[in-house]
Amino acid sequence: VSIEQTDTGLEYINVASEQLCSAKIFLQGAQLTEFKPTGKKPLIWVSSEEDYQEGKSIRGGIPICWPWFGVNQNPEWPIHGVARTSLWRADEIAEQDDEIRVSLTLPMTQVDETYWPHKSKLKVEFILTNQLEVRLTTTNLSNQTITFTQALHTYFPTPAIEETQVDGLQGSKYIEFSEGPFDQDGLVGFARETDMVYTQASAIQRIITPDGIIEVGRENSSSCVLWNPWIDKSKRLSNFADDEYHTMLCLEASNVMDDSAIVAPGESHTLTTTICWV
Ligand code: TA6
Repeated sequence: VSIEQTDTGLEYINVASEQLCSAKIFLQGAQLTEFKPTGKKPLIWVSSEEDYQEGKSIRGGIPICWPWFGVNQNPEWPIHGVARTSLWRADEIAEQDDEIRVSLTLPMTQVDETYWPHKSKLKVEFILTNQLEVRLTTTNLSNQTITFTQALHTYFPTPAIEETQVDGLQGSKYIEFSEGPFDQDGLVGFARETDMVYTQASAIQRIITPDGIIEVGRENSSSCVLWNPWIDKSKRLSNFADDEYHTMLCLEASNVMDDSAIVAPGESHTLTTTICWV
């Protein structure tokens, strides 16, 4: 494990373990941008047009959306919160034969009090083996209950989105573009812009792609967001080639419904996602 820098000056933790995996985690946003189990295909996607600019969210990997998801009720505020464009501090890098743990903390001094006037601690822990586990913990250091929304906005690769389906959302309900809720029956396929928030879904989804099946576990996650921008939205996205929508999808462990993450004084809340090839 080493600390490297892009030619644009962004620092990242580089993990290269013959036995386990390779991975990259940027200090900006504590954003994992690469994860490849040794001897297997990458499990994480990043745009070919990503240019790693300071203060700009990286298009791909696992953006950490916190302390809100999507557009804030104050539309002037940044989409998906402030954690993903803030500079985190690497706390612990522990290498063992069977796992590598990387922990980062977002110092609250980095978060403008306008956006988050609470005393709290935000920590993310990556547990890397031949699978990837991400634990996002919010600790409430204030004397009042805090509520927020959040997502681990993971970008997954597929050779062909039209031949990709998601299993494990059967029986749940979803809203999309403020419509719904609708019942979800059967597997989910992709044939148009898709931006769905599923609730009451099982804790495990499987992304069935022509390259194999990716299993995604979610813990302490009341919602599962499924997104593919398709043709028109792709043209409006930063750092995203027009035809790249064929090669990716997002499936997000999240708590995005109003105030769905609630933490009492002195308590902590951990949102977890676990990702592996089946
Ligand atoms: O999670 C889906 C979504 O909310 C989409 O609506 C789209 O905005 C996407 O996130 C990406 O947002 P970003 O700000 O990273 O371009």
